[in-house]
Amino acid sequence: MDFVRLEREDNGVAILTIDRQEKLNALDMQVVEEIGQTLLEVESESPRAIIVTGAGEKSFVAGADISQMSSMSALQAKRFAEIGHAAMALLDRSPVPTIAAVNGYAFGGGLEIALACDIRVASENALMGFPEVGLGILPGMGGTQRAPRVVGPAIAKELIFTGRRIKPDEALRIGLVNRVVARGEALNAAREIAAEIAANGPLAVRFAKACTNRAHDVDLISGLEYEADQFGLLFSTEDAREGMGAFVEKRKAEFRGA
Ligand code: CO8
Repeated sequence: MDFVRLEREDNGVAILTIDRQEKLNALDMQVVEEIGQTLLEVESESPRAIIVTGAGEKSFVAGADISQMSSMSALQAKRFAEIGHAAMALLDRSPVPTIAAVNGYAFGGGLEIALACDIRVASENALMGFPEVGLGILPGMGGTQRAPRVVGPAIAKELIFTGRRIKPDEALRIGLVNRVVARGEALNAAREIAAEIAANGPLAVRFAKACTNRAHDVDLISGLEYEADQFGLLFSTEDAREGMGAFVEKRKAEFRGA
């Protein structure tokens, strides 16, 4: 991999870093393909959580590579979007929680990566937005679908139609990010959240993610039926016996993910 690094922490948390700093980590076709390949690789290792970040302190991801896109045909652009969608689906549909550590600029495709994650942490120097319509294109890596689901349709439409860049305090207020931390601290804050997650029953966390993902995809009755099924299924796991047994015995649970 030329532009994507994967590190594994001792607690089972994987950190994927997009590293193309001379272009502020902009996404060309190769970078998007490497993100997809790396996510496939890490998921086969059953991590406890995945953090996505950008290299350096200036930029998370400054969007898709405008120079490369400027010479794409309509079919090439569609293919680019499809490869991007496939990579984002690996984040969105990952069985384990995903956290974006937004350490700087998150524009266009960069914001779309963050939106495909379950949780977003931003540093004070982060700037976020969808500049696409100012380029005569639109957010093509899931932004038109995921932004309304995260911040609601009216705010998402304002962001997408104006292309306005927003600062972390506004991002926090509209629910685009979960928390804002000091410059240089986004990755550490994401690590802290991931460590809290990693201390819990891994199967319970996976099942809980599968349930909450359905909140937007299915009607309430189907979602509640699915929740009841998953709730019941967890009672067949060692982790549930261990977790509830540890509470009753007043000791710390030791989960094995079984
Ligand atoms: N694409 C290509 N190159 C970029 C990009 C980009 N998105 N962003 C920055 N760069 C390059 C610059 O061209 C420059 O390169 P060079 O040194 O060779 O001239 C280098 O990175 C450093 O950038 P700047 O000198 O401009 O740094 P500044 O700190 O002055 O400005 C900004 C930083 C504000 C981020 C500025 O670079 C900028 O506005 N960048 C473009 C942001 C943008 O419009 N992003 C959206 C792109 S469209 C998109 O993401 C569509 C996604 C949907 C399709 C995805 C399908 C997979």
